[in-house]
Amino acid sequence: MSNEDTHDPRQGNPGQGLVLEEAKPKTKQPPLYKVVMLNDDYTPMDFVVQVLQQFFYHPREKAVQIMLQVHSHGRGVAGVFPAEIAETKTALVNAFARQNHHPLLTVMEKA
Ligand code: TYC
Repeated sequence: MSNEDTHDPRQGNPGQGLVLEEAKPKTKQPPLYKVVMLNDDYTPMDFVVQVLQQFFYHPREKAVQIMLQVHSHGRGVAGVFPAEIAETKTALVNAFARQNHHPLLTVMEKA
């Protein structure tokens, strides 16, 4: 390999040699999704707190805070995750609510 093959373009390009540009890093952060919890009039507050602790690993105090945010303002963010994890959590929480005969609903939306 001649030194023209490894010519640094930052030093100018005086000859006819191949110019090797530095490759851009090819990794991308995955798109993130919010798992949003919606208010309703029937799901017990304790059940919502339990869901936030068991499915989203929030400590009890934080789970109560999120539950009260949803209760007072209509919606709140349970967590932010890559697409597949957000999809799984949304499906698991909604199924768990249905099994317990509560209307609690979570949806996902782009963060
Ligand atoms: N509004 C419900 C009640 O008064 C409590 C509740 C909170 C329900 C959050 C759903 O996502 C929810 N029992």
